[in-house]
Amino acid sequence: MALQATLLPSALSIPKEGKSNATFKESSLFGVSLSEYIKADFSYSALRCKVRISVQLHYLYLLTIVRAQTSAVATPGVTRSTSDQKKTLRKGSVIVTGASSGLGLAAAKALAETGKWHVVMACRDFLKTERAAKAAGMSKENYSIMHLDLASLDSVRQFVDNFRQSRRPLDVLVCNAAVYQPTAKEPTFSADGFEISVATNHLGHFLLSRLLLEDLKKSDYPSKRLIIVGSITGNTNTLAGNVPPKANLGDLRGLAGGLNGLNSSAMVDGGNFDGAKAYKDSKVCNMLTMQEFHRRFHEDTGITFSSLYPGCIATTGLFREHIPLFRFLFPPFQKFVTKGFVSETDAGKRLAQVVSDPSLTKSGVYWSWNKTSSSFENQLSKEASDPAKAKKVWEMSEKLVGLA
Ligand code: NDP
Ligand code: PMR
Repeated sequence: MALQATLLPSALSIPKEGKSNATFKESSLFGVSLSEYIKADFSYSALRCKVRISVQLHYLYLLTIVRAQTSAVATPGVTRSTSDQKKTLRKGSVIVTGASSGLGLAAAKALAETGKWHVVMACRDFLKTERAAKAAGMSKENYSIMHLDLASLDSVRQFVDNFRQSRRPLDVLVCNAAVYQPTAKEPTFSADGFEISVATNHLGHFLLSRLLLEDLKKSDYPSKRLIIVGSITGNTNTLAGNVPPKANLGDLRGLAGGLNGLNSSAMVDGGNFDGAKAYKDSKVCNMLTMQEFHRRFHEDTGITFSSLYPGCIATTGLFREHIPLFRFLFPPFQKFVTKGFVSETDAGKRLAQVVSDPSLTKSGVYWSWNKTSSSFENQLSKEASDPAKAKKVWEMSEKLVGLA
């Protein structure tokens, strides 16, 4: 009760599925009103777990891998045929952005531990990442660290050059890094003058994945993937997505104007700056981008494009700029009240699944996990699945990052 009273100072009881008769008033900590909650969609039961008919194919794929691994791997980047024409599955090569902490680190660890993946940890703080990898017990031969600051387009281009010089193949790219500034009163800006959350979470990743698409195309790995981490909070068809401020890209006038806060708003929709909304908007851009990639490139390239909501990983550094009381209460709130909590380790395994599980090869999908930790194809909100908006976000982003 004490926890509930502090989190939701004025009488909140969390509704059970399908019931919305709780009373909510304004909360100074969470900034949530009764009306917003009544609008929320509680129907989690609507999220259906679909049986995937491709199971048989995946058994075949697994069989190929098992057979393949009986032959030895020589140099990375080479798939060799033995005299009896069996293919050798080399170590997969995956880039994970923001692998210095939280979800990215946990996924990097999970993949490295299999011994089947070399993880390129693409991070802005080399020393922090090296320490994190060591502390996580990752062995040297399974990872490398390369510098990448997503808040600088020059750094993104430099990273791509450096990666190519390393002559590693690229089989999977995971766009995971993010910043969240819920308490910022004023916007801050990237090296290129874009509001920092959308610059880091969306525009930096947009340029990175556009450039690295060429490298993914060249991969001879059995399943090539481009994964962009999304979130429930960008989806207004969920309760979490209805916690104000809600994601809303509007008519994209701020994005079109360059998000620079001078002659245009720092917000995608052209409105007043709100750090929490900027983050949620950036997640909508992430999910729209994944689908636009799918529409434009899946058929021709065979690359699997996917997004995911890994669960609420309430302990990560994402909340580092939130007030201390929030950071203290958020994990128990998610564990005991919403029951949406997932540990960093488990969330890392989920992301690793999207990277490597032979049963998750369907493209254009936003993956989520149910209470028994089984993956299912989730539904995105109307805005986060709007093809016309996705096309506009794509075209405007191309201009901002210098690709058009
Ligand atoms: P963390 O803060 O632990 O991880 C974020 C990572 O992004 C860090 O490694 C951070 O690096 C890196 N990063 C931030 N800015 C930059 C930059 N400019 N250039 C390169 N790297 C950068 O948060 P999470 O692990 O929680 O977040 C990971 C992903 O998961 C995000 O996409 C987030 O939106 C998503 N997510 C998280 C949820 C949660 O409940 N935590 C729920 C749903 C989705 P550094 O260490 O240098 O700061
Ligand atoms: Mg939320 C099923 C309910 C649920 C889930 C799964 C989340 C996930 N949240 C839920 C409910 C609620 N949240 C409710 C009822 C409230 C009001 C008390 C609430 C509040 C809240 C705040 C203030 N929640 C938050 C915040 C944040 O600052 C986090 C955020 O929005 O970051 C952008 C957050 C989150 N809630 C989640 C998840 C996953 C987050 C982290 C967001 C993300 O990474 O996208």
